[in-house]
Amino acid sequence: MTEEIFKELSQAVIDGNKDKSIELTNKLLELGIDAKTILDFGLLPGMDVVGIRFRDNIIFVPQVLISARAMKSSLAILEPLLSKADLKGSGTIIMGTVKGDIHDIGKNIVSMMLRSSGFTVIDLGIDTKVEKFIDAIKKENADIVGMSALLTTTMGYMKVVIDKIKEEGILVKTMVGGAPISKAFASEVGADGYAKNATDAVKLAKQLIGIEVKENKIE
Ligand code: B12
Repeated sequence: MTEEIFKELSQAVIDGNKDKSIELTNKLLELGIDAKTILDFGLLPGMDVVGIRFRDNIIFVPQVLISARAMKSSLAILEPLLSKADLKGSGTIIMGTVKGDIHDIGKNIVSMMLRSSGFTVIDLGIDTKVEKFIDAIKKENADIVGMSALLTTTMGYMKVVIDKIKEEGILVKTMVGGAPISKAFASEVGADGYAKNATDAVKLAKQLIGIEVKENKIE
């Protein structure tokens, strides 16, 4: 029965049906399903389909925006629940989508998961310029800075930020992610780490600040 609801939730994201997405998210929570499972098996598979249809020109920007709105409404319900996990101070992370790029769904999921794992996350939002990253890193005395980019035209900006950090001699670890980013690209721009999804991002963040990562634990 829950399997059916997960499918309906994915479909609600695909259809951009915000009310349905909210209703089904609440229904799954009432059935005792945890927030991370709802994210992984309901919302993300829906957004995957949206991504494929957008790529193949079956749907266009307005439909994607409506789907993103549905997904965000459900994420708003799940976020405080994900953050209820047994928290203990782990470190401070600055997160932002780089300059020129307004994609934030993936970054928001990563931020949420990091918070739920005990990190303090300062989210600078979208279209983030190098100065904003540098100011926040200094102000918060951050341990890690995480950058997200979804466009091949904006991913290069990660190097601008990393170069500035090095130039100023700031002691902060850097991690990068987003659909076009790869491990090879991360090394090319001099980042300390890359993760392909939010679960791996949490593992990576822990590794970067020297916390032991337990493989079997659900993050
Ligand atoms: C939703 C979406 C939009 C929405 C964004 C809404 C929003 N609030 O984010 C809207 C409609 C606004 C949009 C606009 C555009 N988009 Co768009 N968009 C997408 C789409 C369909 C899904 C992206 C998404 O949210 N995925 C779901 C999330 C969960 O995945 P994710 O972002 O990859 O994040 C995960 C990982 O990458 C990782 N991660 C992400 N960030 C980070 C950071 C760190 C530090 C770490 C460790 C990990 C990590 O963890 C996340 C969770 O698992 C993609 C298609 C795709 N397959 O990616 C196109 C896509 C990214 N868009 C694309 C394009 C071209 C555009 C536009 C230029 C279209 C246009 N002509 O106007 C504009 C760009 C505007 C701009 N300046 O940024 C192209 C990019 C092509 C390219 N090679 O550069 C794509 C790939 C579609 C395509 N195939 O053509 N888009």
